[in-house]
Amino acid sequence: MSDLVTLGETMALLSAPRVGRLRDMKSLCLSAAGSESNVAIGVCRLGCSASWTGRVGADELGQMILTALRAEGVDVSASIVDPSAQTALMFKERRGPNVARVTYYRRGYAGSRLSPDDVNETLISTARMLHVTGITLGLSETARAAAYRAVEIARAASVPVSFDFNYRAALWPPQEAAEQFRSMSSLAGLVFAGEDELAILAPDDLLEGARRLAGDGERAVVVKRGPKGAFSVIDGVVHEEPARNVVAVDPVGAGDAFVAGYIVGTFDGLDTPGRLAMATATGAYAVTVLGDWEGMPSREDLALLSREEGTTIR
Ligand code: KDG
Repeated sequence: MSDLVTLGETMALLSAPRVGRLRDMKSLCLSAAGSESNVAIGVCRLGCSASWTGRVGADELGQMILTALRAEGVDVSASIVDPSAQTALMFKERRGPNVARVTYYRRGYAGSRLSPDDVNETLISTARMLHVTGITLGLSETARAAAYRAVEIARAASVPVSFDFNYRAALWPPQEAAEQFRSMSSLAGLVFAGEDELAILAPDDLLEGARRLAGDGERAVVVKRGPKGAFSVIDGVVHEEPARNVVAVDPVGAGDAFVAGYIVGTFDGLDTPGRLAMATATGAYAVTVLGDWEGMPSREDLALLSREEGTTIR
């Protein structure tokens, strides 16, 4: 049994070690990357348990991903090694200080072959929360069906569902995504969206868009505003939280760290301001380190955010 259960695609990530064009790099750093597994790692680092289900190829990169997740304490026992497809790739360039550009090689690869039969009913129905993202909805028909199957199981077992829009323009056009975002949100009790993602549904008025999405107290909507902080709409009440002031080196993965912090704040029984504060702190901490999840903080790390600049811990 895990506190959080999530599913999606995790890719092999090849990232440039310095600022510049990918073509000019003589070497790249190998790691794993996937929004849902990033959240699972974040939850584990904060002391809760998490399971990730996905498909990886029967190749070295697939093994690298499973090994990395296991090393972070993520349960991957329900994941599938698919001998008929390769593990997907993601390249990450650093185009400037704190400006990243990613390129995917993922269509038709193992992760997008996730299907409803891969979804583990026992794992989901015994969890404290299920987390899904819009990436899985845009990956393929079968992956989308798997996400809906997982949500169906969770709802039948009264397990709360968390949904993060996570719009990826490389996967699908905004109109198609918008339809799915509305439909999956209607099944979730907790919905996360970045400001730019919420603008897909509500280009003219984000607050009104968040209110509409929240319905009549049916769900909590949490809007990630990056360096501007975050706000939530819960039972018609708006809470705002400013961002923590940090030196950012890599923006990728900040949203996942934010989500992990918010979810753990929920497990901790924090009130809304407490959850938002935890989420903005985890998001802030994550951007101070290179890597999509390597900067996910532990609870001890979070305390470092309030240390004065230039502090040496002895
Ligand atoms: O949220 C960070 C993710 O973007 C990254 O780790 C990989 O899942 C990923 C994606 O689709 O970009």
